[in-house]
Amino acid sequence: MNKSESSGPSPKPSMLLSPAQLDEFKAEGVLAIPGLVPPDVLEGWQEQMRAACSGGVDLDDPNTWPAGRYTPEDGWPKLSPNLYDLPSLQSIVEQIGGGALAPTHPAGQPWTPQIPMTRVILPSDPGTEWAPPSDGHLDGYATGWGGGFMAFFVVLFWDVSSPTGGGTAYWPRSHLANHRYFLEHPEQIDGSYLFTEPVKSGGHRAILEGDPSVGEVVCMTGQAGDAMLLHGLTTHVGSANAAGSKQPRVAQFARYSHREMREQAPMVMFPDKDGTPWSPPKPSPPEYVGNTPTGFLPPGHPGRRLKRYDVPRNLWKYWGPDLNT
Ligand SMILES: O=C(O)CCC(=O)C(=O)O
Repeated sequence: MNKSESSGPSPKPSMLLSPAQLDEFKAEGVLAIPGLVPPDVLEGWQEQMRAACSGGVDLDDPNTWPAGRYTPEDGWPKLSPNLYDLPSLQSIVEQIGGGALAPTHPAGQPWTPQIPMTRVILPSDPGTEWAPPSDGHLDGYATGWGGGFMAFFVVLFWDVSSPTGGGTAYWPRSHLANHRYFLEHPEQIDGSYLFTEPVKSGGHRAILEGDPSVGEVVCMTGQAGDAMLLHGLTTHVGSANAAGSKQPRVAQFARYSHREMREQAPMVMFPDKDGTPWSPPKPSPPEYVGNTPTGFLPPGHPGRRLKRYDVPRNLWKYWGPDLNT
């Protein structure tokens, strides 16, 4: 039987983070989780990914690879089992969220089982000099990803042995710097920070600049089946796979919102234009693709008292007890 046809998720037992790992996640905003994916599941996913490639692309043969980001003509298929159903992932999500986290879904639409995002980054054109990303973005603000975005997992399907291999780039401890920014400007957690100085001109880096506690950008490495957990307020972005690399960066993303905040999304995502003093400029930034808001809630609007607009002093207020010991 073809591995990809095997039934259901592997019965591999659940996985929990140790107190040291939880402390590291709290301090750094990111955490490497080796071996999240059981080997049989990984093999099945690799096989399904290989089978999905079209146009002569063979994931095992670098000579067939187009440069940069690659998606087959018909898009990436739903893989079996679904990443969101992996017992090891579910147990960690239960642990860190204390039951409060649920997969993200588009604001205002009824919830359906989510398909994890698949992203494949093949090496750059020959001769292209690799450079680390100069700026990143956030997913974790009130209108981002349907609201209440808390965390995401990047799961590697193939090894990424080098920091120039196209791994997700992140700024260590940026979750704390961004949290400090939003504590000072809680009204901007609705996403209007994107259109306000210093981010408007200086990008997300502008919040981090001058903060000595934030580390230099790091590009994720790991082995096939490893994962990285990122706090929703960690500044991050994709990076280039260096020209000449023989490793494809193949990853899936599982994204989680706070269950209650996620449900509040339709109430505040598309506020009545008449009551809105300001609306975002065109063209809409990538964060809003498919979710174009008509504007942000005016100051004092009762919707702003919803949990998803809260910027708690304790960054872990809405997380599970294990992160609040
Ligand atoms: O492809 C990557 O590694 C990064 C993707 C990313 O930044 C995102 O989905 O928000």
